[in-house]
Amino acid sequence: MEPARFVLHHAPHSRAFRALWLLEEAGAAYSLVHHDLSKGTQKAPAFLALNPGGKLPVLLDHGPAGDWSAVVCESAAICAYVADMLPAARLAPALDSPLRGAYATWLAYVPGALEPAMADLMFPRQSEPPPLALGWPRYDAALRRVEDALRQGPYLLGEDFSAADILTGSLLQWLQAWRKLPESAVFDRYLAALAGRDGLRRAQAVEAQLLQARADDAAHTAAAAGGDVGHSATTAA
Ligand SMILES: N[C@@H](CCC(=O)N[C@@H](CS)C(=O)NCC(=O)O)C(=O)O
Repeated sequence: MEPARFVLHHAPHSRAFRALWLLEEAGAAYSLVHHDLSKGTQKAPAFLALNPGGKLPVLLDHGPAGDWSAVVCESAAICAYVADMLPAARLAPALDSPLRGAYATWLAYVPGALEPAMADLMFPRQSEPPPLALGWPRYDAALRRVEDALRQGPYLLGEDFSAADILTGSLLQWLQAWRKLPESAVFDRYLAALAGRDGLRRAQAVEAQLLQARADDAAHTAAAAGGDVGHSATTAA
């Protein structure tokens, strides 16, 4: 069997889910390298050679003919990269579309403003930083901007789903799970629209399978050790 074009370094329940969802939406051929963040496989020298930051996700692209070795780090960059590399998947507005402006804005806004604002909320600082020096607004303002952009819907850019929805939607899904998303019919409608997507369901099924395999492994290890529970083995970098 031919090796898949894309290889995703992934760990369940992490930002790597964005890349997994993206590859499923794109219908791309990919394989996974499994990491276990609790075991620190993302700090192994072989992985640090790909991403010196030691963070997931990382995407390798072997190219259409299998003769490239492109490495893409940062989930937003992976979204932009795959959407541009696989235009037939229509995960980005065409280069000559005016929607390109909003698309580029959201790809940068999520990691550059919404995520830092969310981190401020989850992990408050000892002292208030000067707001003029920060590149992002307070959490409520950051979120309101997303809500306003979604009022027309169903997606950020209107009728067409794009890679920007994967970045934004995956963050909103987390916030909802952590009960940090304010009551909003707009967010409810958006999250319901995302939940109905086959690409998201397939990505969730892949993660569920991985988690089950990991739990089974742990149970076997525990049984073999006479009840001493260990962590499951993973395919580390
Ligand atoms: N800005 C990066 C953040 C990646 C990130 O923080 N990944 C976390 C998992 S959600 C990670 O790999 N943490 C492991 C570590 O820091 O050792 C992106 O969006 O890709």
